[in-house]
Amino acid sequence: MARKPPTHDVDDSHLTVGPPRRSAAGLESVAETLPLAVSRLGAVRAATALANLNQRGGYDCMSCAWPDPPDRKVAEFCENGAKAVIWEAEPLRIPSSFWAEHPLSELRGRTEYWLGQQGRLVEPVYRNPGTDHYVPISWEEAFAVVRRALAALASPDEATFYTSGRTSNEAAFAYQLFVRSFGTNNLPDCSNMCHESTGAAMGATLGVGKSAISYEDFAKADLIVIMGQNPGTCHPRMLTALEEAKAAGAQIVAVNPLPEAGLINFRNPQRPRGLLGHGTDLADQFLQIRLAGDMALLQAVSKRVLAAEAAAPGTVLDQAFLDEHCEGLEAFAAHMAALDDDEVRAATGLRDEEIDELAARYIASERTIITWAMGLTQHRKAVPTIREIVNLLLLRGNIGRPGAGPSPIRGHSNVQGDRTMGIWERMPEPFLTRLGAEFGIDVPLEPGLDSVESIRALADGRVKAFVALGGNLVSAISDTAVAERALSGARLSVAISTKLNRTHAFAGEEALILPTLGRTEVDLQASGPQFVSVEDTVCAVHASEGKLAPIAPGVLSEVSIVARMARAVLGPGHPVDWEGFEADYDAIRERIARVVPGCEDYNARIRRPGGFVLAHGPRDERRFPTATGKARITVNELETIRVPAGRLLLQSVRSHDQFNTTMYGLNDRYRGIHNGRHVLFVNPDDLAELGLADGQHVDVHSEADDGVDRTLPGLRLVAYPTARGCAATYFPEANVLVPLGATAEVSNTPASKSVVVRLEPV
Ligand SMILES: Nc1nc2c(c(=O)[nH]1)N[C@H]1C(S)=C(S)[C@@H](COP(=O)(O)OP(=O)(O)OC[C@H]3O[C@@H](n4cnc5c(=O)[nH]c(N)nc54)[C@H](O)[C@@H]3O)O[C@H]1N2
Ligand SMILES: Nc1nc2c(c(=O)[nH]1)N[C@H]1C(S)=C(S)[C@@H](COP(=O)(O)OP(=O)(O)OC[C@H]3O[C@@H](n4cnc5c(=O)[nH]c(N)nc54)[C@H](O)[C@@H]3O)O[C@H]1N2
Ligand SMILES: [Mo]
Repeated sequence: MARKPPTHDVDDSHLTVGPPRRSAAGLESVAETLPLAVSRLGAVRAATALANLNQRGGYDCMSCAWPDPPDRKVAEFCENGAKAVIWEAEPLRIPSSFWAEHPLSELRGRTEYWLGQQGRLVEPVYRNPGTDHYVPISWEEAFAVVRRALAALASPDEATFYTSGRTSNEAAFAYQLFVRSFGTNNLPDCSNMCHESTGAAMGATLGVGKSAISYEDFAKADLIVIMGQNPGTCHPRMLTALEEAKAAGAQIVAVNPLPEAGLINFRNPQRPRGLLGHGTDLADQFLQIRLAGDMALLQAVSKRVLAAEAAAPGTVLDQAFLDEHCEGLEAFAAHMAALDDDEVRAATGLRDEEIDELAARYIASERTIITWAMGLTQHRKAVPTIREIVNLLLLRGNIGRPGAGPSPIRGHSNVQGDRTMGIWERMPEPFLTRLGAEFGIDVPLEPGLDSVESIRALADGRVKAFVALGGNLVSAISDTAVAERALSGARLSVAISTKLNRTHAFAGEEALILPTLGRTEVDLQASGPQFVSVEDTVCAVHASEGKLAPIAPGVLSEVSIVARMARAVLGPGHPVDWEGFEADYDAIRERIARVVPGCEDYNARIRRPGGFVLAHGPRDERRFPTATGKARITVNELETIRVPAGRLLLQSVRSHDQFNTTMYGLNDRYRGIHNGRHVLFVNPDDLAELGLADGQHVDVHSEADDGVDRTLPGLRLVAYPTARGCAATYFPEANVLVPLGATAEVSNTPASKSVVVRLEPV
């Protein structure tokens, strides 16, 4: 039944470019997933896979972190969730013969698309130092390799332990416990490249770095502002929540350099009208902002709010809330009064009337939600920009009451839960102390390395071992050439993965790939079948239980791999009962309950239908766990990126057929792109000004101050309605253009959505 793996690769000779869509989802998305599921999985596996997706008793979708609605439909999933399931569950396996046929030197020349299509990893493989091949190895030998290599390090801080956000709470808790028992806080994760800027901004101002709303709040809002987010592709089920909010009377404003299909119009595949009709026009206002212009826009709106209050005192600000719960208003008001309108125009590219209109909507709204994703977090000024969201919302008391609040929309399905469980290089000291006391172990307190710092430390030899629980750091991080050198210079690399990717190709001197079960699969342990738990973007924690037969016998769960690695590395005398953890995940959850704040009585609460929602001071009771107990209104200096003449500001986005570095296919349907990825979206007026034309090919050079010429060659120009002066291409290919040192202030997140570039025709 299984297909043969493809022999072809990304080949742009059949690339076609059509007009972008206004509308997202609808009939075609449903039509696309079901036959594909049946053809790839077979009828029985497909039926089991899709019938259990996001259902109680089934498994949580492994795609994005969007929450499940309280009343679930029969098919509670979206096109891209189905694609993620198909990608994981297809019974296509990498055969043992693959490793002899494909040397590392060849794999390094392959694209993510080709690598991901080869099928599931089903046996541990090992690269002997000095050889050009992985070879199959037993699990026992694999763990012995890890033990020897880690024991040979001069200090535990010479190893770094990455995590990607698909990992369950149970695996994440066990993993961070292993890493801290080993003796380091080097726990970088994908969040460093994702919502780290959000956590930094909200943590310092509100005391909690997570969304301050619940799912039901969308339907209670008067106004929902969606900034720097493309829900049509990345959180498709959010469009259903927006449609419901709209039906209940909410207004929706989209702020984006691109007129993304889902933001403008939505045809809901779960309603007959959505299948056939013209759908719902979602956005009442679309602000086509320049890249990195959001801080200026938010300040300009706050300035107008403050001016409206001055004109009619006592009518605009929520003075009672500000008096009781906030600090910093006076300095902020003075700072906003001095805001330079010309700079706002230059930074945003917006007309004054557009900003007036948004300010009027905000002032008229009693309940406002602002959501955002990577369009805000991946800029040099990302953290102060998100602090400005907090400022604007605090002015009118838009937090801690129904239908209102800041809501970052997280990416990976359990990236938020992993942080709750302790996956962070700088977990607060009380957590670390509690962890140490609970298990009777010495837990290091000094902060560890984040993702960018880990790459740098690997590159200059300070770190010599790299272990990854999921993910694909080589492709996900900036400065691809540096990352490739850094990882292949490691003494040891270990990747716990479901599928092959480029991180495996840039193997350390000694390297292991350890195959693991995915979330769709039955996880059978000594005490019986296990479930795991995950946390969505609105802090709801629930169980997930795999239903499909495992891809192959002998593939271990993430918990098993972590527990066995810990036993091998830490030795038999270690105080943690790793065997007990592996045999029965309740044993892990008992410890989570005792260590992780908000997880008391975890085993009982996770078994309730639908799980439970973690406490959240600002959301639940307007309690702000900051140093002063108040929500902090902050003053942030505006800084506008000046793009030299003849240059553009480049962002990198996801296509509709990819999940981060994973390519499901080669189409980006909503943007009109088919059969290829090497495109550069540029405003037609900018093309004309640069003397270039749609269809022409260019090399893209980024202009960094370190003198290195970073080039992404051979992109086809696509005349596209993006904001003036701004261009877009796809991630992860674009990472070759981003210097490792180009990161956001405070959060150290790669600034991959504002890169100054020069185009050269080829
Ligand atoms: N199908 C699918 N789903 C996914 C993912 C996936 O790859 N595929 N990835 C998951 C992950 S890990 C994440 S983090 C999320 C990502 O979800 P998104 O953040 O929605 O994903 P991106 O494709 O990075 O889109 C960024 C959006 O912000 C806009 N933007 C860029 N710069 C700016 C700016 O300066 N200002 C404003 N206002 N807008 C800007 C872009 O035009 C684009 O619409 O999605 C998650 N879900
Ligand atoms: N230029 C640019 N760079 C970016 C971004 C951008 O917008 N622009 N976005 C950033 C963001 S938001 C993120 S989150 C990162 C993503 O960074 P990562 O999380 O590191 O990357 P992914 O592509 O999600 O990882 C895919 C790999 O995970 C493995 N995998 C899949 N499922 C499982 C599982 O269940 N268990 C295990 N153990 N492994 C599994 C597979 O081997 C697969 O190849 O990239 C960042 N990089
Ligand atoms: Mo992400």
